[in-house]
Amino acid sequence: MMKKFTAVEDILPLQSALTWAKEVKANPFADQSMGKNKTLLMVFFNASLRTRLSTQRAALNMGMNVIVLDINQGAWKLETEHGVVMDGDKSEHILEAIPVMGTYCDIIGVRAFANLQNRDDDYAEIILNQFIRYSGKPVFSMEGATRHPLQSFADLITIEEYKRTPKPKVLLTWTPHPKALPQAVANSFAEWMNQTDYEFIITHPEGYELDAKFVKNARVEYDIEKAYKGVDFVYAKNWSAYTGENYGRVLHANKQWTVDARKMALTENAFFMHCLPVRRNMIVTDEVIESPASIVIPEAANRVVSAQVVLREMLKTL
Ligand code: AN0
Ligand code: CP
Repeated sequence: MMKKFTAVEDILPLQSALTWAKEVKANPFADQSMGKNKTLLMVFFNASLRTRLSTQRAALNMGMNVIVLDINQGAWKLETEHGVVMDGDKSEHILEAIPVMGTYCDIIGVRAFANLQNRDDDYAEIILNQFIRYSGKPVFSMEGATRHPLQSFADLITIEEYKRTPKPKVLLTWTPHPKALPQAVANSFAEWMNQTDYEFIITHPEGYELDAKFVKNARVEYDIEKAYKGVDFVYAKNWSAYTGENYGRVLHANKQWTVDARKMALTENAFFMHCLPVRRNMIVTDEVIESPASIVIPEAANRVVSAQVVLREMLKTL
């Protein structure tokens, strides 16, 4: 019974999740009647291309109605802290806004990134948890402060489709980026990979260590060449520093870490993956992303599949 979807634990075991993904992909319109007269509300605190379109498409495949709210474009500015005197620029408190939104829909998807100012606040997932607590409706993450489970699920589906050995070697590599990005995609990818029997390796420059709770028993390899050696999948992502005083900071954007043809040549003919949006010639060279090894488009296409599985499981609870 899926009442929330914010982390891998909400959909375990992965074997059944992957079976559902196959069903949905083979027959996307089979459950049109399940969503009839049910409304999905998608709430965005941040920009999106893939999540917005793929989740909407998944809901339409299920026969649902969809409404979308961009908090920063047309909604009242929301106060999220409790106990403040609201004499500033925020017109409404999230503690009224959330239950009101809950009355207009049957399922809610929320995108609320880390603000990278305060690690404890980000890692407490304050906004997602308030939606879970006060909306009265099933809530799923469309990328929270610390995880992006719909992305990780689509990544897993993609690896299962492209793998050439039962237990592939998968590398998560930090890559340079000019602006500070959350750790959510990397954390989440690690969390999902750690639930598989794949060989999972993480590489990044010193100072970009992720929270140990996501790294778990993954092999962390600081030597780039050793990290790439013999892997079947290269999953690139930038993230800002997690540790201590450096939380949320860009320590450097060392282009030695850009995924290029020379590094890809060290692999076992690896496929290249990235969640997108991607900055070319920072994260990955034109050459690699335009090569046949790049599976970023089918990876993005699988976002419809992961979203549809989650919506189907949530519709079953209504
Ligand atoms: C976001 C991030 O890194 O979390 C969203 C990725 C899906 N990326 C950017 O803001 C560029
Ligand atoms: N991968 C992903 O979530 O993309 P968007 O930020 O465009 O939704």
